[in-house]
Amino acid sequence: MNEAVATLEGWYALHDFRTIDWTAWKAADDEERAGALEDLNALLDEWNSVSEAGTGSTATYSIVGQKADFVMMHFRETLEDLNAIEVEFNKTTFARFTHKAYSYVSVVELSSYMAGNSDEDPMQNPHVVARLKPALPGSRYVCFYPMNKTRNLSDNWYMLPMEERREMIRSHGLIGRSYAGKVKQIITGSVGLDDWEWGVTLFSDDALQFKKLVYEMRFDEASARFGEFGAFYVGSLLNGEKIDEMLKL
Ligand code: 76R
Repeated sequence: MNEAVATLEGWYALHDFRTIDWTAWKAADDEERAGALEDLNALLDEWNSVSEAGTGSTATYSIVGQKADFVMMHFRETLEDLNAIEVEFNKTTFARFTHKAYSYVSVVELSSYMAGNSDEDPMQNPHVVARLKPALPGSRYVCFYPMNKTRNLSDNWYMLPMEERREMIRSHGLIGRSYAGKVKQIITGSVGLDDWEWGVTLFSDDALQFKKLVYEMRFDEASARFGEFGAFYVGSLLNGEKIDEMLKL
C-alpha cells in the first residue's frame, strides 16, 4: 500500500450556514423580535466567553450572495460540543426566523509532509498547538470552500509516491507563505466526516487577497492537477453591533 502521510488533529469544526426568513422576521411583532435578539445575543455572549477562555473559538460572518445570509463557525474540543451548540441555536426563538442553508463538519488538520525528523512531541510545541486550536482572528473577511484531491486513473493524488506529494506540498506552501500577514488559512480535514476531503477557511482584511491567493495556487501543480473545489462562500465579519444593524427594520 502507498504511504499515507501522518496528520495531527486539533479542534473539531462546524461551519453552520443559515439564511434569514425576512418575511417571518418582518411579520413578527416588536416583542417577538426583541425576545429573539435577546436569545441570540445571550448565545453570542456564551460563545465569546468560550473563545476568551481558550477552550474553543467561534466567529460569525455575513455571507454575500444567495447561498446563505450568515455563517457561525465553531471550533471545539469534541463533536458533542459542536452538536450541543447546534441544538442550542436551533432551540432559540431567533432560529425560528432562519433556515438551514449548508453545513460542514471537519477537524483542524496539520500534515507532516514538511515536518523535520525530530523526536520532539509536536503536541508540546506551542506553535503547533496554536495552529491545531486556532483562535479565529476576527479579520474583516472570510472565505470558505470544501475541496478534494483528484482520484482518477490518470491523476490520483493518493497513488503518488510520498516524495512527489511532499515536493508538491513544498511548492504549495511556498505560495501560501508569500501571503503571510495578508491571509490566514485554516485547513480542516473531513475524510470520513463530511462530503469533501478538506475544508479551507481563509481570513483576510482585504477580500481581494482571497482571489489572488486562490488564483495563484491554481497554477501550482497541487491545485492545477489535483485540486477539485466545491462551492465558495465569502462574507464579512458580523460582530454584535453589525448583527443588530443587519436585523434592524
Ligand atoms: O510547511 C509548509 O510549507 C507547507 C504547509 C502546508 C501544508 C501541509 C500548507 C501551507 N498547506 C498544506 C496542506 Mn495549504 N492551502 C490549501 C488551499 O485553493 C486552492 O488551490 C487550495 C486551497 C489554500 C488556499 C491553502 C493555503 N493545503 C494543504 C492541504 C492538505 C494536503 C494533503 O495533506 O494532502 C490542502 C487541501 C491545502 C489547501 N496552505 C499553506 C495555504 C497557505 C496560505 C499556506 C501557508 C501557510 C503558512 O505557512 O502558515
